[in-house]
Amino acid sequence: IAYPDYLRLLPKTELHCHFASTMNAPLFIELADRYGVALRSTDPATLFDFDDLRDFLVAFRAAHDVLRAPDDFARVAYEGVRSAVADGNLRYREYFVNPQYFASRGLAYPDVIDPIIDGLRRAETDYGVGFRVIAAINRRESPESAVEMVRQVLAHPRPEVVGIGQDDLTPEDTEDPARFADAYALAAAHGLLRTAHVAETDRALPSAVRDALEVLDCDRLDHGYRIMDDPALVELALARGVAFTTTPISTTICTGWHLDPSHRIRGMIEAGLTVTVSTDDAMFFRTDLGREYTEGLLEMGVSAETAKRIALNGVDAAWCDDAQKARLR
Ligand code: ES4
Ligand code: ZN
Repeated sequence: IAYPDYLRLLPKTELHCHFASTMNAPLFIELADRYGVALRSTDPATLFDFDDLRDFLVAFRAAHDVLRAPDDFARVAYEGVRSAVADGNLRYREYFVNPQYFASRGLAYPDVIDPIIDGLRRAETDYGVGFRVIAAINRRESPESAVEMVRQVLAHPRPEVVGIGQDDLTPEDTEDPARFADAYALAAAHGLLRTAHVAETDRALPSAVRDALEVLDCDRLDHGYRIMDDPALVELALARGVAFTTTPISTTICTGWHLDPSHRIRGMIEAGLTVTVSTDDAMFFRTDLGREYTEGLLEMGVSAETAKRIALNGVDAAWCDDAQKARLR
């Protein structure tokens, strides 16, 4: 079997994808049309051309604008699983859901989370793809509203929602994980697991990795590429045994870094860090889990053996129970 075919067929987990970005482009255009949400273009060829992370985030917010009725959420959930199975042999997925985007338009937390879980459960029955949900703190909003979001999660407990993470960025495009210390402490006190988007681009400081581990007490980290700019942080992450979710294709657009053997993700693998691979925003970056492995890992010069290790890392680092992990291995 040819190496790209092997990579595409390898059974995979995905631990880092934003729910709205698992939408298929035709559904995005259909819903935008129904609700009168203006898109930068209705031509899929130009709709998803982004200069950088900030440019992408404008469209990312618009994707949340087209999700309004319970059936919108459930359809995105169900159809997104079907596509991911076909495109990359997805077996298990964790989704970031940002309730704050929807709160601003009058949808309460259960209005969002319940239909999403309904759709994902139906997809699990039909396609055998397990899942968990991670409530995402909107980094554009205040630390107080992040605490309020965690309170909502705790007030409407669902066993599928196992942790908190983040999305979006400050208007200044800066990262300061410690801003959300209170929200993370509240989550930890109630048994929610914790991850954080850190050190994703040249605009972020490597020290965000330290803050996420030492101030937010994160169990996992998202992106974190600039850890490679500070060897002391690599030692810290190795000592903590923390896993990283990396997103090769989204990173080429958000950072402008090329996928070659000198890429920081390859460096993270060589340094012995626990690396996993995800799509981040499949619709927007016109990617899928198969492409992340075939193009992303191949172009960084990752061997077949290491690719398989990465797929298994995705099982080890998952936030599901051990019985489910055993089935995934
Ligand atoms: C992202 Cl900061 C952020 N939020 C949502 N999606 C993303 N993809 C890359 N960075
Ligand atoms: Zn992300």
